[in-house]
Amino acid sequence: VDVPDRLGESDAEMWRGAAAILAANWTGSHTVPSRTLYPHQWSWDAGFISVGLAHVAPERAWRDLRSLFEAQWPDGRVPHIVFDPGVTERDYFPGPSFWTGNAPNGGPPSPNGADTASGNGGAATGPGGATANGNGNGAGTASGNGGGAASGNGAGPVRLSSGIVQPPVHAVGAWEVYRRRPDEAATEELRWLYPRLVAQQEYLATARDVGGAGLAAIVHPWESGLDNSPAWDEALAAVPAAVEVLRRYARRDNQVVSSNHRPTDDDYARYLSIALSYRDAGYRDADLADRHPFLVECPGFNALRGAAELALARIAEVVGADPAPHRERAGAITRCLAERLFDPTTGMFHALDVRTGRRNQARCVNGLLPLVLPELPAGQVDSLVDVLDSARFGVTARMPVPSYDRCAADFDPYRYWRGPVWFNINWLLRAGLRTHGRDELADRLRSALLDLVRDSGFYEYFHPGSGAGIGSPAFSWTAALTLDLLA
Ligand code: 2M8
Repeated sequence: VDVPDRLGESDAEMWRGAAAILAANWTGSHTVPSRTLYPHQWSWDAGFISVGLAHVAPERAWRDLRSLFEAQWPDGRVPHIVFDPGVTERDYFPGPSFWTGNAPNGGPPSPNGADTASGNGGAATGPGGATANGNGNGAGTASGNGGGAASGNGAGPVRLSSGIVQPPVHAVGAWEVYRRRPDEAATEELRWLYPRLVAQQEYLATARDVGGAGLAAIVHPWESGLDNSPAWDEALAAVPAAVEVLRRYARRDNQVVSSNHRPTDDDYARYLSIALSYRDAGYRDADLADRHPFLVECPGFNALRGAAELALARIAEVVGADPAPHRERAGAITRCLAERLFDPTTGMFHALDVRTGRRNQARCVNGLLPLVLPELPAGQVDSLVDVLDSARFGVTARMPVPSYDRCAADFDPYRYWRGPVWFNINWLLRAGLRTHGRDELADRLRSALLDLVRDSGFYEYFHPGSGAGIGSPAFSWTAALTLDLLA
């Protein structure tokens, strides 16, 4: 690896360490988030990973994004997991047989491990095996290939995937890769990606505007990326727990990391029941409001939709398309967020349950993410910065922003998205602070992030008190975004 000359010895060492992790997590066509815990390709991870690869291996960044978008559904949705056919069902749960519904009796994969995606699990094995249905939304067919959608234009390899999405951070990633090395090859990549990124945004803006106010609803906590955030507690409590289904499967995550650091079994039983409800309706989005048990407008997810439109405006200029509609859409999303999800009493944004019309009161870090939007009203920016610098979320000398309010009674420094510090979110917050000229705080955040990795390593998440690494070590987006902070 080429290490930038101006880095001191300790930073240069971090640079090499980060690059080595990305190399080790590269499969030849995509980067896995973690070899131990997440052996497939994840959607928003790929976006963050591309930001880091831009500095050390841009050709891998482009390939990674291509791999993901080759699995885009005909309706524009980009699946949250693209399954690697070389990985067995036992290595990740819920795997392809769950998402396609092709396991025997809808139950767990056979114990002999024969149910790999390319094996007899009943999943698609090649072009034509997984076809879009008549209305072109890529949802389940009669033969049960719901999770395996054909690529956007009908060409290219068919990949098995889940049927839910994640925050659209890919346009931001693609723009970062391009601007670091804006050559002809990069322009070609942008030409390929642009219509696909637009289709992804279109899907979210139309099929997912369940509330009708211009914001996209997530249909599953996994879609937020902040899986067990307290932001979903209320909405989740109303969902029946599929205890029996969970019992028939074995959770894999708990065997890899301590169960105290992961979502609970009760969470998982509800996650499964929501996913089954969506799957059994063929992953259709029509009439979601009448039948789907979980529909929430997430401030983080929607802020990232807005950021994606701004990145698309820049990409449009490169590929000869009109940037103006993208800027307009970013503005519209910003206004909807500001009107609908901001709570003046807490001074931050909160998730809105479309089914009840209620805004969740928990102070969660996704409620700070609208900071990435340049047109956010100045009063709301000031207010978010105050919260970000308060005892609840404060960036202390050593510690970046936690995922949940430190002062909340149920703040849990170990449990995943209910307290620990996450790198990707902090990277976004730092970008947001810079967007609004809060450079001093942005710099403090950057130093705290780099210190954390220097002391603890490239973990998936970190204890918000001690800084100890939690979850998977050698985590791709932590490595990738460290490179970006160092560059
Ligand atoms: C976590 O989510 C997956 C489900 O998608 C899991 O827990 O198995 C989340 O942290 C999510 O944001 C992330 O994209 C994924 C892979 O890193 O892991």
